[in-house]
Amino acid sequence: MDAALHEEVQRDAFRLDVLQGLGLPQKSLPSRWLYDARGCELFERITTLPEYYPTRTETAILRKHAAEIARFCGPGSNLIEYGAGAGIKTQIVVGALESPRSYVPIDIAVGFLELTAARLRRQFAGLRVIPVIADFTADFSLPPRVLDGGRHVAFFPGSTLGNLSPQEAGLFLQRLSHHVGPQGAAIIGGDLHKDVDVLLAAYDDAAGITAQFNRNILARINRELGGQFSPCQFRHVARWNPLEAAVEMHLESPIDQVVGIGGKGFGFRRGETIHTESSRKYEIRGFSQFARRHGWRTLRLWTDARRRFAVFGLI
Ligand code: AVI
Repeated sequence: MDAALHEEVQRDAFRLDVLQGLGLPQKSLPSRWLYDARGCELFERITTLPEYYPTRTETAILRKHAAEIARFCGPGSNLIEYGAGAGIKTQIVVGALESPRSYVPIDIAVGFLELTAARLRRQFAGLRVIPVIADFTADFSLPPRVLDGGRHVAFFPGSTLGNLSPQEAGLFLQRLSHHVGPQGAAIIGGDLHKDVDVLLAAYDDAAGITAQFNRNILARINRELGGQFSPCQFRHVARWNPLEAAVEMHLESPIDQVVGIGGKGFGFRRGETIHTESSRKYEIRGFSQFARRHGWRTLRLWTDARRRFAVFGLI
């Protein structure tokens, strides 16, 4: 699919999700639409905030245990990353691997994927880099040349699994197992349960970057779908949902208002919210049991001294 067609398909899918999601009794938008170019930029800033502990904690875990993680992957392995990372976490893992056969970043954002591939080729001369354009939350097959030898290890850091619904996460784990085959493995990051104040601060930082990130989805609706949101007329809210064990992000309307999107009007009552993201938090045992139900056994576990974050080595 060429880039223009890909963009058009994406926009149609976005429109459908917005029109459907804003028509629900609890208005909601799939969190993947938070990540346009501006959203990715804001997310990058979030990862450096003092309150947002997951990125630096996971990075420190990977750095500290890089040699063991490399042994877990084995020599000559193929690292398949779901979501084009190419940041420091990817560098740590790829850099530690013994004679890696290939690095396979998978992402729907074509431009970002190409940049990722180019960066990795520069950083690791001689490494076979095979970018795959796909939405990893949906079903897809890996091209045969990805699968032509060596052990395959799926890499999914960042606790992005926690942004999927339990049903999506289960299907995702099954897909990974299918992709890497019976001899394969997976390295998955999971954010752990902790003090609710620490959790909420991570999703409602003092500098207001997460609020900008959240409101950007409204600006994106305006840019791409001709929406008439005033993003500043929506308040960023982070909530702990104990039943789901998740921090939820919402956008709350402080007034009664009607917003037009492509000729349709959507009414908001004062205090009504749009749910934009859930970020599930895990117990180590609960995560392992969940993984087990979807085809995986936890063989290794790497964590930090405060047990804030865990990296699971699954087979
Ligand atoms: C990408 N994902 C793992 C982040 C998280 O922590 O759930 C997204 C995020 N949303 C707000 N802050 C960070």
